[in-house]
Formats: sequence, C-alpha cells, structure tokens
Amino acid sequence: MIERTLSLIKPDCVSAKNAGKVIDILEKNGFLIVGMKKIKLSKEAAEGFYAVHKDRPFFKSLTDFMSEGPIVAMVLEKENAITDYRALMGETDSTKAKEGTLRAQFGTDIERNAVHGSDSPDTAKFEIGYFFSELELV
Ligand code: IDP
Ligand code: MG
Repeated sequence: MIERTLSLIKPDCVSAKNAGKVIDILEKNGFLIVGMKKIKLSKEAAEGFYAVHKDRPFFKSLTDFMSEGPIVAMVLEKENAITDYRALMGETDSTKAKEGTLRAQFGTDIERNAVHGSDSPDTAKFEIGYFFSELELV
C-alpha cells in the first residue's frame, strides 16, 4: 500500500549541514518528497508535537533540543513508507543504530539522533497535519 509518513531532519543534523545528504539518501531509497519546508519550532510547538511524551523524564530536554534551531519537515510517500523509513532511520539511540542507517551516520546519542519518523498510520496522520495542509502536498 502506498503510504505517507512525516520525516523531520532535527536541529543537530541541520546545523551540521547534513540535511542535503539525508534528502539525497531518501530519494535514492525510493521515497518521493511530497511536502517540504524549513522551519524553526517554538518551545510550545515542540511540546505540542511531542505531547505523547509529556510525562517522560526527557520531555524538557527533548523539547529544548527540538526548538534550538531550524528543522526540515518533509512528507514522504512510498510503498510501506512508515515501516521502511523507520528502518532507514535506525533505532532511537544513535550509538546502537545499525551501520548505514541515518541515525548511525548523522546522530550522536539517544536524544540528538538526527531524524524523526512517524511510527504508525494514526501517528503519521496527526504529524503530517501538524506541519502541512493538504494544499502544500504535491
Ligand atoms: P523515536 O524517535 O525513535 O520514535 P521515541 O521513543 O518516540 O523515539 O522518542 C522521541 C524522541 O525523544 C527520540 O527520537 C529522541 O530524540 C528522544 N528520546 C527518546 N528516548 C530518550 C531518552 O531516554 N533520553 C533522551 N532523549 C530521548
Ligand atoms: Mg516516536
């Protein structure tokens, strides 16, 4: 099934000037970019995006990180986009992510892990709508 997922290139990866490399890898792996924008999240916007994690001990640190500088938000389209993009990202902790994954290549640790990807169809719907209107998707 053709799916859409939300991808974020996080502030650590954008400030390291690795956004272009990530985009190149996405296209080479068959993801179609149907929406893309560079934005800077406010602390409140980062808190809204990560509301599911509001009771976690890392919530403050995570939302500080996600609002420290610009991010690139993209909607990716592909067969099985959600699962395939999660596999391409690698696991949450960059130091444990498999060689060749985006997080192994561009992440630093469990928090500063370079990229985000939706984890289910319901999450993807919420997360895409958080950043994009239907008119912005091509
Ligand atoms: P995911 O991004 O792989 O889906 P989640 O568990 O949904 O991982 O966590 C959201 C984000 O919160 C992670 O990508 C990472 O930036 C951060 N994070 C997750 N677990 C920890 C932790 O134990 N310490 C610090 N930051 C964390
Ligand atoms: Mg998650």
